[in-house]
Amino acid sequence: MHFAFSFIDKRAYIRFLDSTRNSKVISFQGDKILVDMKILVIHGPNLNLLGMREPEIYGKTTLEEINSLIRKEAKALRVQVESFQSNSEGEIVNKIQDATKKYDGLIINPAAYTHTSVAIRDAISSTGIPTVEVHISNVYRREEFRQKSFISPVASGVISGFGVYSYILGLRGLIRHLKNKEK
Ligand code: CA2
Repeated sequence: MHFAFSFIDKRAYIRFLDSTRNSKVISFQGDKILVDMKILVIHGPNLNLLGMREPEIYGKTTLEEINSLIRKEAKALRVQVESFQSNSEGEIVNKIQDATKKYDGLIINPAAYTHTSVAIRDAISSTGIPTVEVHISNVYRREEFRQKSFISPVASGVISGFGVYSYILGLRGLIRHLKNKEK
């Protein structure tokens, strides 16, 4: 069986147990505890077209390449990661509802649903899954309608404007947040 691991401080462990649902203790090593951590990445509508259209805004990297970069970073950071893309709001809501049973945290690029979806926002807030919202483009440099996010108020953090590196920053931020939670 394959596990991805993360070290956390023993003193933080009791709080960590309360704050994460899916991490398992693998072993104790001196002052450190080895746990596995599982993170879900959700890509919203039209992100399956990345690299094929509008490269001047969203770059030339395909979604498959982004997922591969995320997997590589996750491996280096010793966490498990899975990616999911859907053009359907309902499928994204279902995935978030399911995620609380399987994942410790969520990275989501809700794409156009960022600016419209009360349903995705409610799924995140009602499940309470720690969430980082990411955007490839800097939404605050774009049209006014993109400057309103229904998701940001229920997210732990937001990263916008760093191209595909936004996902890597989001992953790093989420892991740190999960480890430090309720400290
Ligand atoms: O910058 C981002 O990551 C966005 O979430 C991307 C969304 C946009 O609606 C948000 O305002 C900001 C759009 C995703 C559409 O992706 C495409 C990729 C290639 C070609 C066309 C669309």
